[in-house]
Amino acid sequence: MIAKDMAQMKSLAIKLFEINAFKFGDFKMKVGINSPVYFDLRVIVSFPEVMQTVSDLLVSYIKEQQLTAKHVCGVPYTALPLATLVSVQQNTPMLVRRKEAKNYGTKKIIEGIFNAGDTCLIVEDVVTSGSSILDTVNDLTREGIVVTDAVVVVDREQGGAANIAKHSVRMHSLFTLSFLLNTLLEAGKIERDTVDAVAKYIAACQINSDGTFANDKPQVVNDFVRTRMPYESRANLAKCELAKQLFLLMSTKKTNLCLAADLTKCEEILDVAEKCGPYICVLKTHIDIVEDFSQDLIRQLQNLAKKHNFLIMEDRKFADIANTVSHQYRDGIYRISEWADLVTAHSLSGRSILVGLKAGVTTADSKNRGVFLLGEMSAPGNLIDDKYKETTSKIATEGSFVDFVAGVVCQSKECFSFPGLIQLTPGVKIDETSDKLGQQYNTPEHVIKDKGGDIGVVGRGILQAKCIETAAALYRDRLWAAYIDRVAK
Ligand code: 5BU
Repeated sequence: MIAKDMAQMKSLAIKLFEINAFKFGDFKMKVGINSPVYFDLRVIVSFPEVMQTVSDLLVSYIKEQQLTAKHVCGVPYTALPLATLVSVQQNTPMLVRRKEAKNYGTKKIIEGIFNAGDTCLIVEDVVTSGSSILDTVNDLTREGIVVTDAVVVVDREQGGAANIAKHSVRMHSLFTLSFLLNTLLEAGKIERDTVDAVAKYIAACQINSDGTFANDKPQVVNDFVRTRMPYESRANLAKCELAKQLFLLMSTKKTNLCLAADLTKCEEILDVAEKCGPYICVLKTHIDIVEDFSQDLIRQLQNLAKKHNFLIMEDRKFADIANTVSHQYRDGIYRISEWADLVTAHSLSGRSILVGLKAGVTTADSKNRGVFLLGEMSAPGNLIDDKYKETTSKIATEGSFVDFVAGVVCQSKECFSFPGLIQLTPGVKIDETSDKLGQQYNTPEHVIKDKGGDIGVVGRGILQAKCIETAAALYRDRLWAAYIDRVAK
């Protein structure tokens, strides 16, 4: 690679990480063992400037490696737009391989004009075992087309190159997984631990082209299962500044207790904030139930937050169209975006909710604000279903708002897997299973160890106790001990 391209490659690597085209976590793979790293290059179609850079680099790489062929053909589907760009930029005719032959009309599996004996270069996005490339090669070969080379954006280094070499096809990769990891490490985007954990997995999980493991079933533990990771390691993976900050706050202050200060008088709220401040990581408000609200409450709360080192979350549960949400967040008597480090929001209106919230923060504050999306509720009979949960997790981890979403409010560890997000779980009480209106409670241990909560939200369990400091200390101790136990296993 020439130096100019190398600089471009490094900045592309960082960009791909920032747009979550690859991410670290605990991901289900075809081969059966979960991977700590996952590539999803499908997202790049939403970032035209990234598409442009990838195709420029591919074209320059093809030239440098002298991979001349009469046609180019992308492996369906993710590589199709990339192959199109390469074809147009180089003026090389393209072939399109269908995944299934049509059952009407021409019934062709390879579209485009070609003759038997023509050469064709394969374009692919990500290679694990190489089996997808081989499927495309087989279909082309059946038509008499000659394939000797494949150019790929990312080689996961799990044996793909060797597998396709057995079929006389050479693989040329723009990026290897190691290059990407080292670039991110150099740029301070990830920690050495992350590089080591991925390297351990890759070394143990070499794959044959039929999808079986090269070694006998490898015994690897994925170090990125979020419920097994300590908060300080998860801080390294967080994309949202506020999530990073909160993970580190929990880890140094040794508390994962959020107090729900559901009180209607300023004086009462300030009193519990002063008394419970030393034991909590977050103080959660429902500011619209305060009868004597004034901005003085906010000033005093902020002083207490500084004094006792906790964050303030307004549990506003925004749910409207972007324009309305931006006003609800910024304007009115509460001016929430000026003071709440964190807010909660329904994902009901999709990404619009984040568009609206982003529009409601001043640029100066935008790095210091985060959102918790509602993935599940503790209310009985609520209407959230699996599809809703899955989409909420997607909104939280994909697209241009990953730096704004700090976590998910939910009731189960299955709701999302990305370790850089925080699970906030309400409905915590030591000695009751429900209230008169149907709130469903669980013990601190059940919430942290079984349900995967990172932060337990306690309201009445503390507020109705005889001595709120003692109750706050008890909930802090039990929630924290459950977390320590969880990560020790
Ligand atoms: P409690 O007193 O511990 O029941 O208070 C729980 C708090 O968490 C309260 O402020 C609710 O508004 C909030 N909450 C909840 O209980 N369940 C949910 O699913 C969500 C929020 Br989301």
